[in-house]
Amino acid sequence: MKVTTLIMTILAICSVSSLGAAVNSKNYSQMDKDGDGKWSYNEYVQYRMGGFKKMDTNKDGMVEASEAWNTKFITAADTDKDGKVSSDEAAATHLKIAGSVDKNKDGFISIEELNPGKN
Ligand SMILES: [Ca+2]
Ligand SMILES: [Ca+2]
Ligand SMILES: [Ca+2]
Repeated sequence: MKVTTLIMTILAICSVSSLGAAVNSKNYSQMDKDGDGKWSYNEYVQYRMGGFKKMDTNKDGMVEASEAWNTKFITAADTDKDGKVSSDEAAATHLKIAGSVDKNKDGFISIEELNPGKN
């Protein structure tokens, strides 16, 4: 699977998951830990990892097919192909996505970049 296809797949998954629903200014500022008014890639990854933790219902630190909201998440993020997504695999995948969400490549994810089409 090409990286761009993979990213599109994950973006689609995120947009249907409850945590991936459009980020409003309230949860945007909640996640902006250092309060500089914008998300670093790290803050973006932390936000997405909240969804990972919710999926991991048996709390073993891995999301397997039976736990995933969408099995495409496993396909896309399981880089070592053991059938489960570790938190490291998920974080690495979300970091890649952060690079594509950051449209103007300034190293930060603005709320407009999180909600394309609303500008
Ligand atoms: Ca698990
Ligand atoms: Ca894996
Ligand atoms: Ca940006």
